[in-house]
Amino acid sequence: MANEPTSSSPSLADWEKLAAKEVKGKSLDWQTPEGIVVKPLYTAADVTADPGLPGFAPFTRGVRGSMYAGRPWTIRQYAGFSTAEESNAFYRRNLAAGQKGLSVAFDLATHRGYDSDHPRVVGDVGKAGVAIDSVEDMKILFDGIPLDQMSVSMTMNGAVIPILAFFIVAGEEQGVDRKLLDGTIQNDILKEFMVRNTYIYPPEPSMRIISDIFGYTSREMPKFNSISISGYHMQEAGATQVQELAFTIADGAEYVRYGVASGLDIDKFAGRLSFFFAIGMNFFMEVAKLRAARVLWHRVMTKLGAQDERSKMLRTHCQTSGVSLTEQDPYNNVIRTTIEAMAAMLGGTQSLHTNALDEAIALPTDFSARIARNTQIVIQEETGMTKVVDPLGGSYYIEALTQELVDKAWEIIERVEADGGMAKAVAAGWPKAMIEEAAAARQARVDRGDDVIVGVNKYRLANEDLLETLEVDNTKVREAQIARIKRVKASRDQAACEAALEALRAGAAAPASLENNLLALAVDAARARATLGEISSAMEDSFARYGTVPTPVRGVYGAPYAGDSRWEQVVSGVAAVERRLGRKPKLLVAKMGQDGHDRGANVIASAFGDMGFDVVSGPLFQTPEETVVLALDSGVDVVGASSLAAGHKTLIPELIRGLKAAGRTDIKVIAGGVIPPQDYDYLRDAGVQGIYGPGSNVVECAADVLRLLGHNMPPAGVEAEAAE
Ligand code: MLC
Ligand code: 5AD
Repeated sequence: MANEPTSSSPSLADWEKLAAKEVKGKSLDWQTPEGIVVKPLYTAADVTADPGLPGFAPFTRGVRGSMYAGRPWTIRQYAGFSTAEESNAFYRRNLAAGQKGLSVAFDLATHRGYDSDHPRVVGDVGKAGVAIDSVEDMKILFDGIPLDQMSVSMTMNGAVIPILAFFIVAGEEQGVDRKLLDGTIQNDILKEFMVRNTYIYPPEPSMRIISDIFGYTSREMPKFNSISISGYHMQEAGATQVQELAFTIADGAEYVRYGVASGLDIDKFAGRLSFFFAIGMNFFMEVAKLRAARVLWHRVMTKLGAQDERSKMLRTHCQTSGVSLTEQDPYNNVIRTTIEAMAAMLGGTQSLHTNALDEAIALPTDFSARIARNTQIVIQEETGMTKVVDPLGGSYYIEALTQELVDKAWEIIERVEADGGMAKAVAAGWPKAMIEEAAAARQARVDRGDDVIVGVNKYRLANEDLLETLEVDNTKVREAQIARIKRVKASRDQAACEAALEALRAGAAAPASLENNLLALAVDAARARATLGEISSAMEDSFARYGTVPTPVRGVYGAPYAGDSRWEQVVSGVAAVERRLGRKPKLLVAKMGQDGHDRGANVIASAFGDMGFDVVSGPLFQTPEETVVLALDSGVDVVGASSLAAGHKTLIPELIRGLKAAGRTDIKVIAGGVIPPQDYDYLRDAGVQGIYGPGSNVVECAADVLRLLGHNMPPAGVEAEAAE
């Protein structure tokens, strides 16, 4: 054969010489954020492990023998907004257009266990997902969608007990035996404490809730996936792929230990554990990550004593990366999402969500949802890519990367295990700190242009066209929800409802047991028309509500800027303001409403701290009134409100009114996060003095703040005049 090596075939040394000559000796190695050195060439010599065959342990090449050749992955688009009626109609349109599975996004009030009439959630109802207050809403959500035929994922972690109870009762009232309910509940609280922040209770009772759900579903709902152990949000918060991989697998191990400690047989529940990963722009790394995840899970479950191979098989959902998408030149997002979707399928995912092109601005419209969905349909139905199982298997690079990721993640997993498991590590805080450091480092690379983002820090458009985006009128949704809560409360058997809630309250106060299974007790309460807020607060009476104060990392953002002239200008600007005020200029980074997305807030706090500002990191979940008090008490000059869950038009004007009422119009208010440009004028009219969308350069944002504080800050690229 023509390509067989012969004694005269070139050697690796010959290739090295050739390449070095071509690039004049420049190193072609690429140091990834994971600390992996990627070489420009891989050969058979780099492959150390045989990946085996698909469908067989350790499932490197996929969990099924036939994979997509037998059945393609499930096209499962995550969605939800406004009321149950509107979301139901949206689901039905999407299913008619080729979507295969459902995935429910709840609003933040629901996530955090508050009914829509609660005063803390005025800005949140129906905004980032659908509002669900009782089983009546859940029934409307699935109206005309048979729950014994459609698999439904529900992203719920904090208020997981009432939501799963509503789902079970909605099925029951559709005439569906719970044995036939097919779907997944996210139910992954450890990553909430680390990065996603929609927890309600402290860690210990939260872990009991998870074991209770494992117990109930393994006995009663054999087709239902009891958890979706999620790395997605870690990558979104800035984690490297190795961190995402390691902490997710370590979380899984921890849940299994808790399940076993609660008296369950490992092989009775482990087969229904599922996973969820983010797929970002480092294409080959992402393919290798899914393969490495399967190898690691098999290894961990073997160590934990599972016997059944199905218990050791990592099945996963994937979502393309939201944080990789941009507000600027948003059609580029279609390209990014296509590349990420291909990485997910080449990595062997079971189910996939592809993000919409308006991701960085608002929730998807019918138009943007159609393009996102069709990205998957085109890959499945036009390209032939599903015909071959694991087509990248055997690629020298992919196999070497898979092994490298396994090894690197294993080091972190061993550190977690040496610390006593993930619950302890999360309590100690080091995984979160590690992720925040990676996030700050990434932001600095982007702001400095070391990592290219097309349309943001390179090839930026002079003028951006406005995209038409979805707007939810939260006042209208809230009023409709409040009316339905009133109707439900007026028509229920009050005594029966109170008795069911009392039983749940007592069950939460007692140690975990079969009789005190919280989900079973909540199903009774849901049937009796108790609301989500009532069910949550019955448990809160014993468990209490949990909260933390952020502690931003220091020094990571600033480090790569050493010697940078613009950085020096800003730092000396801060010093000049400090001399003038007799103290450092002070910034409050505020998070209002139930929006727990804190990557941006943490990055801003870290970066401004590194530039010399005195930074107060406000706690999560504040009302505007509480933020006013904190701003006054801590004597800040500027409040930066970070909003990623669409509450900005309600919460930020309220904050400004509060400052005004306190006679402090001198305190400047700026806003950052996911804010549609259509809302900029509204916010400016309300008194907001600077708005920073995704893709804003943090150093330039600080330069603006200095100007707001009266410092004569030159534009970027211009030498500073004499200092003030
Ligand atoms: C699959 N099957 C096959 C096959 N492939 N049978 C024969 N040959 C093949 N080649 C069978 C499976 O065994 C299974 O049956 C059935 O088909 C369904 O396939 P699946 O592969 O299990 O897919 P699915 O039902 O879609 O389940 C995927 C999952 C699940 C296990 C990953 O947990 C899931 O759907 N997760 C979705 C999670 C999600 O959407 N999360 C959104 C998060 S958004 P059987 O009988 O074996 O089950 C978020 C954002 C935020 O979090 O922060 O808000
Ligand atoms: N509808 C559709 N997609 C959503 N996402 C979050 N909420 C919704 C929703 N209500 C997606 C976005 C986000 C990721 C966490 O999930 O892509 O980045």
